[in-house]
Amino acid sequence: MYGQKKCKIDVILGDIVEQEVDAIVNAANSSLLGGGGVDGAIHRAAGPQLLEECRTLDGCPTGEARMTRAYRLPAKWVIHTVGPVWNGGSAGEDMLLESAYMNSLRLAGEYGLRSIAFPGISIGAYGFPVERASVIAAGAVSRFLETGSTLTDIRLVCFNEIAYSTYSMAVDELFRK
Ligand code: AR6
Repeated sequence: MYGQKKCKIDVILGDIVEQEVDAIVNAANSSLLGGGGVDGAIHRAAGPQLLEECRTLDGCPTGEARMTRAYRLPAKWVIHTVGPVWNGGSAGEDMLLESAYMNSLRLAGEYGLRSIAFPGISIGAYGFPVERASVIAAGAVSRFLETGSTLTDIRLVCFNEIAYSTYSMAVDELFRK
């Protein structure tokens, strides 16, 4: 756990649908109409009303973020963002992944939220290398906090040991000082 400008940053090994936070972030696809991985888990746990609301949004371009209610989830909101598909690294993937984190954090800030939990955006089906993604995630959080925000609790929720140790290292590296 690290603190910067009154915000604690935790890397957690666990299931994002169980997080009792103001918002959980969904690693969605640009249709916002559901999918596998964490997207499927979030829709299953939230119930069918989440898909109904998502249908009204008309999708979301890669790197942007959209907010919905969270229905049966313990969280209050779901922030749906779309990470890039890994395509070798020279197609703007780093910038798009940074944008997915930044735009999710900005949206949380605009709503005055205090706590937010992220999954490892793009590191599953979208194939982004985990170590590179972890450095981008930690960097985005750090840069966002420099601007000041209402957030006091940011969690990076990892679903397996490899992701957990990789994201922990990236956060340690950046926030240790
Ligand atoms: N809690 C936390 N993390 C999870 C959970 C969970 N319940 N379930 C999976 N993960 P992915 P992407 C981890 O594939 O790479 C979907 O079909 C998982 O182990 O969910 O951004 C969308 O609709 C991995 O580390 O997201 C898109 O089409 C991480 O979450 C596409 O996949 C992200 O894996 C998006 O791909």
